[in-house]
Amino acid sequence: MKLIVAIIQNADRPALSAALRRAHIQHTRLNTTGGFLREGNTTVLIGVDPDRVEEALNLIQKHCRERTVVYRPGAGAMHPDAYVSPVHVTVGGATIFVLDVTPHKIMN
Ligand code: 2BA
Repeated sequence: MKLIVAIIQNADRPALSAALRRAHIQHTRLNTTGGFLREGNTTVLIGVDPDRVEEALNLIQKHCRERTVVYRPGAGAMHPDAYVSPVHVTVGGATIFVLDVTPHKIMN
């Protein structure tokens, strides 16, 4: 089995989740935070048979858009009054890792 770990923007979560549900692709959504922007994003865990990886990736590609956000670095601790220019950062469509996994399910 393959595990697709897809980090996406929150704005794309409803459309991607609906598309995965329509395709009967099981998935789990986690609320996560990006280390750079320190803003909320979504990590979607998708466990699929190898022959459905491409289908899942196509759905991610279809529903996750690239966006530009303005990043305002905080004033430095050394110079609290220092003004740091905002920078434009391109985020998404999605950051994806595909892993080989062995699934286990415990049922009592
Ligand atoms: P963030 O870490 O909040 O990063 C948001 C966006 O900021 C990134 O978009 C990238 O365009 C930019 N960025 C990140 N680090 C940077 C740096 N040191 N200097 C300049 N710009 C920087 P994406 O590449 O689309 O990444 C979106 C989110 O995916 C990231 O949010 C992070 O949560 C995750 N991610 C990206 N690459 C990752 C990796 N190698 N491992 C784990 N998570 C990753």
